[in-house]
Amino acid sequence: MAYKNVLKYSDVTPKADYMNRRQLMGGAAGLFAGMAIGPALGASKYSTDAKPNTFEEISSYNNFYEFGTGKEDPARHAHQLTVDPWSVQIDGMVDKPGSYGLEDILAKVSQEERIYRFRCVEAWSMVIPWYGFELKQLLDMAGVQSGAKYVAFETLVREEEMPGIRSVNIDWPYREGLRLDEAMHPLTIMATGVYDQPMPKQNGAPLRLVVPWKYGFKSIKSIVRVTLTDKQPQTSWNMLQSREYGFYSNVNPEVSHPRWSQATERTIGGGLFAKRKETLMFNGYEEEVAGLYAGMDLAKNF
Ligand SMILES: Nc1nc2c(c(=O)[nH]1)N[C@H]1C(S)=C(S)[C@@H](COP(=O)(O)O)O[C@H]1N2
Ligand SMILES: [Mo]
Repeated sequence: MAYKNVLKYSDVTPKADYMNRRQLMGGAAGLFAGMAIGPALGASKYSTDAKPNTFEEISSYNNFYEFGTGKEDPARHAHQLTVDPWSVQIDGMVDKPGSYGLEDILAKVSQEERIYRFRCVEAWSMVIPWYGFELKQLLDMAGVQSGAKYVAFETLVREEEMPGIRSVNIDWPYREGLRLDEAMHPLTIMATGVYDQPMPKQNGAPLRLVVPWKYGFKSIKSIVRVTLTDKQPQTSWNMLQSREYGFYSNVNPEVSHPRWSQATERTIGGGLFAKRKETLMFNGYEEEVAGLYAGMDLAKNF
């Protein structure tokens, strides 16, 4: 990637690097070439080797209620969203509160590909090759103060560009939150792209959270505010239906949603007659994250 002092939104993703690695990993000889040189080229130990969904699937079946509640509404309407320039307000219990320009953030963090499983609470799933950086890098930039225990996030509210703001009955902005240790976990990323493309607007451009062991609604899109706090933040789905959506929302096949089972999932792109996949504890990230919840009753803290 050609280095520039000021990165623009369109410069975020190193297309050439990505394509080279994909080409090496594909094909017959590619399997061995990829194994030998993959790590040198930056393949993350956190990536799954499951087959990713296509770009088309990832960017055409979405939940982004600011653009409507249908799965196709975000792809239909999100082109109206302006994402350049973009800044993130970081406030609350930090040493350096203020408005952080996206270009300035991206100039300081190191980004890489993370191929993650993605499991929506509605019991469908995908595998998505995100591009982005660990949230910890952003929090360290702002300097988290010792009393902080949680991180709260907010999505942009721009009625002129987001038709769902007027038509969908949610107390905007869309809000999410994590415990500080969840936010600092290396699996937790701020994603800026998918495949070799800047983040599609329907997927939450230019900056969205990805927490792969939690239900998809925790992965808040188009973030404009990050607040460090000592109180558990209010979160949109919990505010709407606290009986159905808890603060933690860890993927857990043993804790059913009040209206459906979470034991299995429908894999998007698998075809109409594909067998449902068994849902894994913490969406398959148990080894990495179970320790965060040691001693907690996960049926109570759902
Ligand atoms: N701001 C905002 N973020 C959001 C949502 C939303 O409606 N608004 N939907 C959530 C839900 S329910 C899911 S499953 C994921 C979907 O992400 P994707 O469209 O990139 O697959 O976004 C999450 N983030
Ligand atoms: Mo979801």
